[in-house]
Amino acid sequence: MSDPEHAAPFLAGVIEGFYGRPWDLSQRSTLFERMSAWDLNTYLYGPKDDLKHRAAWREEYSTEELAQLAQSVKAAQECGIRFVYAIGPGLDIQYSNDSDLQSLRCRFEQLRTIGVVDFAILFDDIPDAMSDEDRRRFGSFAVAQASVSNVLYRESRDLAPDSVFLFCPTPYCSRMDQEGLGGEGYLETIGHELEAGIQIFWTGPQIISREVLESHLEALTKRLRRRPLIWDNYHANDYDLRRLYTGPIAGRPEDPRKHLSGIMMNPNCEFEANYLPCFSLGRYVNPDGNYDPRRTYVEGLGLWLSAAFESVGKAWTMEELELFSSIYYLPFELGATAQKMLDDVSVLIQEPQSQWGDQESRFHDWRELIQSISVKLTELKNRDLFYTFNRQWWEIREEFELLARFIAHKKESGEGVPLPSSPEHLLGTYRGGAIHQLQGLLSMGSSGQFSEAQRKDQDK
Ligand code: GDL
Repeated sequence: MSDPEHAAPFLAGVIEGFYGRPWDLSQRSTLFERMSAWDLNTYLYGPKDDLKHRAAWREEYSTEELAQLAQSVKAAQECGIRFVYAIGPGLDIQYSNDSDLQSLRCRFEQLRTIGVVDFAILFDDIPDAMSDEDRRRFGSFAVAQASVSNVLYRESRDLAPDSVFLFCPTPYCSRMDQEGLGGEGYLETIGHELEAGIQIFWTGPQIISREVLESHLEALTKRLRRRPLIWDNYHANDYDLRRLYTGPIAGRPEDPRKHLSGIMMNPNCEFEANYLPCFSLGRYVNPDGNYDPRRTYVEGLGLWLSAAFESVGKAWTMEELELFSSIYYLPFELGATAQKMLDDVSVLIQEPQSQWGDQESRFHDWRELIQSISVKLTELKNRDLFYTFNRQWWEIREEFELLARFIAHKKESGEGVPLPSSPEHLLGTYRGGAIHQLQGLLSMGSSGQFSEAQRKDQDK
């Protein structure tokens, strides 16, 4: 086996690996320019819903599809970004079937014709079952996957000695490993069987990991016999499209090069939401001094403002952008400004009027800011940015108007008197539809537990 640990470059960049509509050429070109400016070196092409990446992985790309991909490859090369092409055959591959191996080879061959040399094979989110034939030939899932991957890796390295080859295991976080996904000893077998030059993806303790600790990585490195390559889902939002994340990367080891063979973020599906997360990744892997998420966030906001928020109307202020972005921020926390806003509103809704302090006057300031952001959003020249946030922002604005009416009503009518129906929030149009009704059946407690939601108020 070669000694890749030292040969393999530290990979830092972006994975297009979410469920949903893949990005287009112009978005990818912008991404590569930004990545290059922020010293990020690698992009992985693996959109789950490119049919030929996963569901129809055996089928060749048509000439037209290949030509389109070639444009993205060229755009990456022009910016000095490594373009890794990923295939996800795990839904129905038969590991022991030579014609399946041949299909994988053909796909890689097709991609080589447009200049790709770096590849990845992904076995995430697949059925955890083997055919009898595969079991007879390989004995375990891990051996089967390693065997196919090793063949492709060797061929790839023979043709391009400096290329990288990446592998995503079936259990790719501690939770899945603890549940025994992939079979007993899966990770140890992969660590042992997979060629040492192959880099292995890992998302941390969870699929979406709030923290990835050094101790966690050290233990994993022993099992995998190599430092993992983080597939970072911190900013992914495909699991809940009402969310968007614009906050900085945080909770990762202080010295990434010591514990990782790389870190690549699989961010928001909506391309334009990723400016600040990507910027922060660049700062995290290339810090000047210690990486500080909050400082990076503030710096990134200023850059985002001038890079993307040009308007046909009045200019955005930093105060507006700060509130706007803090509403989205990160999966496990709101930004500081949004948290202040939420605290103020909560007091007005939950406490009797006698307990209100200056929250009331601040509420009016919040409301004015929200109204002015609502107008300015529609005036953005960057329409992709506008469409990215429009739906989610609409909900914020609607909710705020309802809260404002509720607070005014509470002031006038006292505690506990329901706010009468209004044309803006009509039953059936507001919070209507199957999703809202299904979500309303269970309520989620503060530690994540679920119980039956209380029955809706009966009309008296
Ligand atoms: C996943 C999928 C990824 C998806 C993400 C967030 C990996 C390795 N695979 O499990 O495609 O975007 O969760 O939903 O993370």
